Amino acid sequence: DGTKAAAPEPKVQTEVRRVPQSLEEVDNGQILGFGADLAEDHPGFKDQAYKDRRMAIADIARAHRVGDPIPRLEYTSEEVHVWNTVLRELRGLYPDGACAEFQRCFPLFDFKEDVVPQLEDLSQILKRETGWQIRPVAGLLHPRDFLNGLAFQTFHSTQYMRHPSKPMYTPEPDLCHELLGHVPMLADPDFCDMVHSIGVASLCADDSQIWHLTKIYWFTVEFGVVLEGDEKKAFGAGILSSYGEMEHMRTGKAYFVPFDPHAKQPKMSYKDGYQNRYFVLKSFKDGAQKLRDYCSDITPPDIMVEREISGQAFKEICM
Ligand code: TIH
Ligand code: FE2
Repeated sequence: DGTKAAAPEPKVQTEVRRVPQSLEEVDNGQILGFGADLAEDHPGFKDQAYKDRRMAIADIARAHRVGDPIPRLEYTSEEVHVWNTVLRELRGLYPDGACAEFQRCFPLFDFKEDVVPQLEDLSQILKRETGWQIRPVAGLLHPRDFLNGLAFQTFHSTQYMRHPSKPMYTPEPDLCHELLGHVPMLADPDFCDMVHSIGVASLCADDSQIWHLTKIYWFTVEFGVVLEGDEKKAFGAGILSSYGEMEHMRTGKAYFVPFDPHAKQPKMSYKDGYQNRYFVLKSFKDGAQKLRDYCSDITPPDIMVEREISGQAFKEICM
């Protein structure tokens, strides 16, 4: 007969993603990228003993529970040697190349040759200075988890050492990068406020906002430079932890562009060697303020986020 079934209701997909309410709810177990299997172009690719050592250190991070002290590691003489080389080289470059905030905070940690610092001790110092803390992690986290951690004033840190064949630069985070690049800056309150705002904005961000925030983080916290007079000084951890990158940034091989958090950000890369472009903040306070303003603008006021993906209604409950 001529009757037709009513057209089906358009399907509304609902994804409920619980926003972490505490650090315990931020997943630190899902590791991306290099993780356990090193890529072929990683300096440790052919070194089985190095890979085994990393696995053992990764297991310690996986077993760690929020609130417990971070286990102390005994570093091998090879690892101590790498630490010594990196510290010695970088220490010589900081007076000219690092920003004033870094120079002020660096002595708080009393880094010494022959003693690889323990994450737990540094975390205690940070708690006292700015209220931040360190949580150990096995490798590169998913960006959402990593950024969410920042909302809880927590910096996820690796605990293994870079490969001894290439102390001047490593394509991934390692202990030297965390200790020398990130930790001193996290003792500066303005810097911490800026990083915290990125973390808070990430809590209710959708996937494309997470991607944008990751790039903002990358081009500032990892590779940012700041003007002091007419000189460019590093505050990004990827520069501060690599004497290869520091030289590269300082010797005019790259170009510089003003940083704008609203602009479409270029592709990030952490495998292809040094950056060929660095983003510049006019001053640290001004840059930090702009970034904070931007991040609070994109934080949705409501807990319900509705949007359309390829014509399909999509609801996300942010709770
Ligand atoms: N390239 C940095 C170093 O050698 O210390 C480490 C990284 C920074 C950012 C990503 S990996
Ligand atoms: Fe980093």
